[in-house]
Amino acid sequence: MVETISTSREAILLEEQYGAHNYHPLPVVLTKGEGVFLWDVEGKRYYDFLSAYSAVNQGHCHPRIINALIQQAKELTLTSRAFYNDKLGIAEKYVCETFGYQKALFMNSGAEANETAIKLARKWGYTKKGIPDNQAVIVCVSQNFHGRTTTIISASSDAIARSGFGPFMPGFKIVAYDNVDVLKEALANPDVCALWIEPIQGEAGVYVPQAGYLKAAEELCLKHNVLLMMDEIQTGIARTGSMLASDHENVHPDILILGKAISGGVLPISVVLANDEIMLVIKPGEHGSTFGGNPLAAVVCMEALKVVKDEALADNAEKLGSVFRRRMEELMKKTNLILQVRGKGLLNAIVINDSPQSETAWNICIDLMNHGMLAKPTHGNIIRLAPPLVINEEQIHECCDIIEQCVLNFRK
Ligand code: IF1
Repeated sequence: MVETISTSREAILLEEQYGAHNYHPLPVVLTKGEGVFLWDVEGKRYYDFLSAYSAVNQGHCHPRIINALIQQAKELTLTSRAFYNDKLGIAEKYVCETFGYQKALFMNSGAEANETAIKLARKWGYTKKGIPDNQAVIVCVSQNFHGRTTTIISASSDAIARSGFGPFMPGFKIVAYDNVDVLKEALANPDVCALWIEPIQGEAGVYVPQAGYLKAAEELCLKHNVLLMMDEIQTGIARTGSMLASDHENVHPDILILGKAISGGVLPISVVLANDEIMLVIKPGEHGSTFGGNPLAAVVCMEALKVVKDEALADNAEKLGSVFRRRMEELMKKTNLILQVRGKGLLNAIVINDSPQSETAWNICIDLMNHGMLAKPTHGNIIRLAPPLVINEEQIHECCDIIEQCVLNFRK
């Protein structure tokens, strides 16, 4: 029998007693979401300025996506890939045509998609590039975030992500992000099979690389016969003002990694896209997952992408992202609390003028919460601000007013 929660405090205490303590959530307990809004157990409404880390770009519980989920759930949810189903092929064709690739491989979490990309790149390195067995190197960048598995954190430069979880997977070379010179040197190593980057580093604090970095990386990969693996799990699906952040520089990755909003936040769905020469190095029985490519995910994924296109969410993100950053830049002139405003489209962040170890950004987020807006700091003093892409201009200004009020009235 499902118990019901009647107060936020009850929910927090239950999680405290029975849940792993692998998060430090803001003290708010949500029970309903619709569009840009969330409601807590006591009925208070909030603007969602995290969007489940860019998984609900289409807005919470988008009716078209929910309806697609319900209709398919009544028919067939899971067959495993031991058999075919009548929805996966349609979805594979749809995502291939949407993003311009020959093949798609459906998984569930973003981490699984990145793990899939690693296996594809390595096997391509051995079978197509001629790298000696077990010698393949993947070049990755400092301050990356690609997920939480032990292989993925083996490529992390973040001590907190790694501490206590060794031994680590070999075969990763970490170089500075947003630095073309170090790429020139690193990619010249004949054992390198891939370069693995995010077009904007979300978790690191919305680091937007210098103009031309992505294009230079693509050109160096081409020159050295290295695969460009682009993790667009957080930046993709219209978040930065185009369907992919790679589009801003007309970069077409060899391996494209998607997740989060590819399902509209309704189901865990991730997809890896590549052309035949790369994707077909994995043979039957060499990779997969129980739920990967299930008919429910296939239907939800297609509807989630159709909503992005039909509602021109990339254009909205581009337009309102500019409005938002302009408001934040005006605010920055009125206070010494904000050091920097950065972002692209509706993936933005403000850097708070205090140490990453300080409570300032957290306390500002508590104040935002008290004023009806939910956001959370990353790396201590950076507040990521990323509403669902269905937000309108009036709501953007209302939220900027809330941020302005909390920042200007903030007292340590
Ligand atoms: C958590 C961070 C963001 C991602 C990129 C792969 C993944 C993610 C660029 C893995 C996931 C999530 C994980 C989530 C919080 C959130 C996050 F703070 F952890 F780092 F967004 F910045 N590539 N990011 O951003 O996808 O396996 O989670 O589906 O761990 O709490 P996943």
